[in-house]
Amino acid sequence: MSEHSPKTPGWLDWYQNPSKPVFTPPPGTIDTHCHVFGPQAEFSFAPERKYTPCDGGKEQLFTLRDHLGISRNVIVQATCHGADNTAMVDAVEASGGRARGIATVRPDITDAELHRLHAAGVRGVRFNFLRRLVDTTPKDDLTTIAEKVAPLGWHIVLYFESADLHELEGYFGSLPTPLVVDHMGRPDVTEPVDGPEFARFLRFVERNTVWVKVTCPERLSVTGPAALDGQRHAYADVVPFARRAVEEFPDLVLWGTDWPHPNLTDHMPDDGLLVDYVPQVAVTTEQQHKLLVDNPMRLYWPGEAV
Ligand code: 0GY
Repeated sequence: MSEHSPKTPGWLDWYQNPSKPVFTPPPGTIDTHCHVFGPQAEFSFAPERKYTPCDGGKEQLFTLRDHLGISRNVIVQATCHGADNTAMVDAVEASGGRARGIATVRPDITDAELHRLHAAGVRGVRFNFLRRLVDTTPKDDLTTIAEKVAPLGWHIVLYFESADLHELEGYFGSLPTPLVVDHMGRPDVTEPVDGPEFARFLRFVERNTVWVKVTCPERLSVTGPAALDGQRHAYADVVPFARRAVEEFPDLVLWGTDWPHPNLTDHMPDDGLLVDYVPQVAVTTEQQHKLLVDNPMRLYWPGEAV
């Protein structure tokens, strides 16, 4: 049991009673980007965390999965739990094989611990470069981690701001594992989709065969409209960026909800309407099937039937 910390001021809790999506996700759909927060009474938050969230535990995640018509989850270690993967692993193990995990580890992690995580269902580690979320980690330490996880066939999930890509991409290209990028590399969607910043990102993806999560329009959008009140054409300013990624790299794109949506201060989306965002960015049945089923199956459950 941990001492109870109050939520970060202004914290928006995840959306209660999300709508039923109008878009029916194909059978076998995978949410490749979600988290668990605690619950705090059971799994304490890390002392070095930059925020204290509301609780968002595994039962609530699995209830949402079923409500939205999703089959599987990839649960990404949230920074509020630091490098203590207990809550994430507990959720993955409780899923009955319907979840995989992405961990945060330190460079001194042992092979025995890595094998324990692998047996539990972890398939990658996340390197987070957002200054508001983590204290910086020396690249030497990250390289040590990358070399340790590569033999397990794991990948590295990269979370960075688009403005930092130019100085990080050489390093990213040197990493010995497959790469997955969160939230399309966080483009500035007030810039043109054909502009130099997003072009840099797309060429980085092409050069390194990077997997791209077309996630978090609610985080990237400037002009909305928000996924609330039945809005089925939400986040129109993000749509061209996600659609471009889906069109250029139909076999490398991944989708996810980002539930329970850390650090949103403007609004909290209705997760049902986030599912209805999908057909705006993957417009053909074939694109939708690749984005929601084929691609994440290949990455997270290779060789398994849907
Ligand atoms: C996300 C985005 C954020 C937070 C985290 O682990 C985290 O704390 O990932 C964010 O604040 O942008 O992917 O959930």
